[in-house]
Amino acid sequence: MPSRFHLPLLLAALTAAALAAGSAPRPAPRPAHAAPAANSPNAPGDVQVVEVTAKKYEFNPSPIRVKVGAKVQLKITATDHVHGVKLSEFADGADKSKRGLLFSSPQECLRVEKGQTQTLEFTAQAPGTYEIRCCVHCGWDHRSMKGQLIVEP
Ligand SMILES: [Cu+2]
Repeated sequence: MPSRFHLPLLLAALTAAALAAGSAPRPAPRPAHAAPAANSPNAPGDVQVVEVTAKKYEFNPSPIRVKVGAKVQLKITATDHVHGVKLSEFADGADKSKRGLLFSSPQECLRVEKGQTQTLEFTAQAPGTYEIRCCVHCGWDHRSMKGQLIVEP
C-alpha cells in the first residue's frame, strides 16, 4: 500500500512548499515600533483624520483632499441642525464595477444630530473626485448641500 506512506510525505512536501512560497516575497520584518498590520483600526498615525463641519447648506472643508492608499476618518460635526452624510463610493464618471472608496462599515446615510459628531471611515483606493451630499432633509436648500472628496494619485 504505497499510497499510505506517500500521502503524509506529499502533504509535508506541499506544506513546506506553501510555507516557502508564503515567506519568500515577504519584506524584512518590521521594526518593533512600526505600526501593526495596515488593517488594524487602532493604529495611531495610520489614519488620516479630517474634521468636517456640516451646516446649512455646506460641508467644510470642501474639497477634502487625501492621497490614494490612505485610510481616512472624516469626523463630521453638525453645527446648526441635523444633517446626513452620503459619500459616493465611486468617483465621478468612474466605472461602477470598481469601488474607489472602501468603507469600514456599510454606509447608506450617516445621520449626524445637531451638535453631535459622527465618524466615517474608509480607505481611498482610486484617485478621483467623490461627491458628498446631505441625505437628511435640513431645510429649503437641502438639495444643494454638497461637498467633494478628492483622492489624489
Ligand atoms: Cu440636508
